[in-house]
Amino acid sequence: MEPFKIKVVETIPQTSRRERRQILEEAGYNLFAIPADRVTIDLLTDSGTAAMSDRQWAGIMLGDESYAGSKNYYHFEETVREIFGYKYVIPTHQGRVAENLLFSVLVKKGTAVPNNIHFDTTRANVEFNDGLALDCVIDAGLDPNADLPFKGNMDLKKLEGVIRQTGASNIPLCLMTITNNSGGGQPVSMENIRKTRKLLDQYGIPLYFDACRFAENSFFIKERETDYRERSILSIAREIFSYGDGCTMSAKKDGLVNMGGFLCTNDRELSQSITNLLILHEGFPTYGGLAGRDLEAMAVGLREVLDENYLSFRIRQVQSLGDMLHKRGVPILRPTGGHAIYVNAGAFLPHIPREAFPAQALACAFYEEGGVRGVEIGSLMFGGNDKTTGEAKHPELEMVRLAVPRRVYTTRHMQYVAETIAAVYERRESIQGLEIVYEAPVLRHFTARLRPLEEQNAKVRN
Ligand code: P70
Repeated sequence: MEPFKIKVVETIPQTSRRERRQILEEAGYNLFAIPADRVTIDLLTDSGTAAMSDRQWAGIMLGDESYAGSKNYYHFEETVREIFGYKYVIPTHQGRVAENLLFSVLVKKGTAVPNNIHFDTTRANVEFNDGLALDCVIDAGLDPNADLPFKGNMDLKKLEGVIRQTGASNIPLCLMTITNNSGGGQPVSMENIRKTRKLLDQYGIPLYFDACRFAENSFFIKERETDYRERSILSIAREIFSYGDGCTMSAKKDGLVNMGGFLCTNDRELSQSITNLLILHEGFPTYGGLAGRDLEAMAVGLREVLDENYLSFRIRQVQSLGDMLHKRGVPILRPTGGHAIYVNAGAFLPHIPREAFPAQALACAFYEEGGVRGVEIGSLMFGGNDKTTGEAKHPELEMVRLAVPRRVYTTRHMQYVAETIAAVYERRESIQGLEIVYEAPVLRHFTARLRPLEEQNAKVRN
């Protein structure tokens, strides 16, 4: 059961199917363009959408808004040092700023940054600094049906190949994303982290964690890795970070806050260069783009997320949504990851060709059916035409991600989501593809406008 009681409630918007059809049309079949108060269950992202606790709200009242040396900063710094164990702690307003600062100093033309799989903002920040962002996840991590406990693991052979090819001196750092968001929220094992560290040590390459879902990853280690059954989540997290030289963190995930992030490192010189950039772009080092009260909420959230009752509910809630869908025959990426369900849209709608955006059509169908909003991770987000050949390119998989916000929805809400998706599955053959009517030159998925191919198909049928 939910390990919390509800003190403040927010009304869930209800709409009719007719209204939703009209909303979809007005939004150009792009779920990013739908106002949130027209969404019944919002699974667009687990980022910045958590419900804060009474203790976090109480912390907000303790906000010390002094420009320099706010007492909340010291509380935050002490908390981060205790969990993550790194010497230098630099607050930022969200994760991508931490990435930007770190890579602005370390990455340049001719360098490469390996990762299990880069998340979009990490990839974009590496590439923006003219570096090469390389993915080295194990092959099974790309197979939607491979049922393995640690599908986020780094493939050490691939990593070593990259190091040999690029030359260790051209690899300023190696990243590891825990859990591996772009690969389905899959965890990385402690054994794999340890071995990665050992390999990098042979070449003198620093290891940094992209740590936004570190508590969920720690929970999976406790459950799935034999030597860790009796260990506390805090001690598992501390061990993970002991193998690294630092981390970037979007606290909008496992920090349980609506805005916040930070960067950690053990490297004094690096921390000085980053702090100089921080002052230029974000703010003074004891607030880094955040209010004092935000730092306090983050300090409290980082401790709350380590609570095993919370984590066990969290992981089970996502798992039970996965199980409900699997039982009804809905094709999803298995095993279920930590923060989201990834519906395999290619297998769900085999009659829609990739040019007609099956995952986007499916995300729209979930909304039309029950006001459930997910996010397309497929040809709309990652496809497009190759810059040199002009040929259409598509990502490996067509997926709709249903990310579950933390402490927001109940088990009954998850049942509603499963029923909605199962109803769409029953009528899957009636779903038509889409075509683009407007697209921006970069990151087109946020602002694209589309329309159904229905009319055209009807003409073909006649
Ligand atoms: C998500 C959001 C953010 C993220 C992440 C990892 C592994 C860094 C960041 C950046 C982004 C998103 C995607 C689709 C719709 C809405 C939002 N992930 N590293 O949902 O952190 O956002 O704080 O700059 O997952 O996965 P930040």
